Amino acid sequence: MAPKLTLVYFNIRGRAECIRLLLHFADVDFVDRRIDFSDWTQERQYAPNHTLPYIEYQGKKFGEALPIARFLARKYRLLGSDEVEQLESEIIINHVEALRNAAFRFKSDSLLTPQQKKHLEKEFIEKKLPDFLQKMEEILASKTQQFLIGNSLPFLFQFGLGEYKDDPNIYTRIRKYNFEVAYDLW
Ligand SMILES: N[C@@H](CCC(=O)N[C@@H](CS)C(=O)NCC(=O)O)C(=O)O
Repeated sequence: MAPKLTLVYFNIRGRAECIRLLLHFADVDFVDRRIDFSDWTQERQYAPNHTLPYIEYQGKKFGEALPIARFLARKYRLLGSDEVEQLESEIIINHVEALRNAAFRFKSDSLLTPQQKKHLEKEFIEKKLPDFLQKMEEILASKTQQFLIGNSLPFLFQFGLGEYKDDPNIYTRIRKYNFEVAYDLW
């Protein structure tokens, strides 16, 4: 029997949650290996590019969250059923990634002053997040079904916003748009 696919990440949602969701959604039997932060110095050497997440697949390791997500989405037919739907998926992935980068910058860019961080956080909450949600809502409004793309909404959307599930201020606003995800692995 072929070895199971293994997904390796920290024990947080972060960049791996969309991949976990995707694999659960596609009913794939996989190993969800979660590394403790205290073991990272030791584990780092085994990770491609020395970052997480990565997957072990057919005896090889592959890093980079988005290419992994795209690969698995394509493999399990969750990226759209034709070329145009796939293009629409890629567009949503770009929007989600931009949002995600904006969300992380004010938390983790060490070159920013505390004031600049505050400013970017405010801009994120008051402008970027609502703009993103509106964009998604417009796409959704143009569809006849309840998902953005075929049945692939959960992993695409969760990638950007899953982390806010613990933040009632933000998550209440997300829920308002009725983009509830199908799975919660926590
Ligand atoms: N471009 C990579 C970035 C991966 C990345 O920065 N991962 C972080 C966790 S979200 C990491 O491994 N941090 C530990 C470190 O850099 O030592 C991807 O998208 O997968």
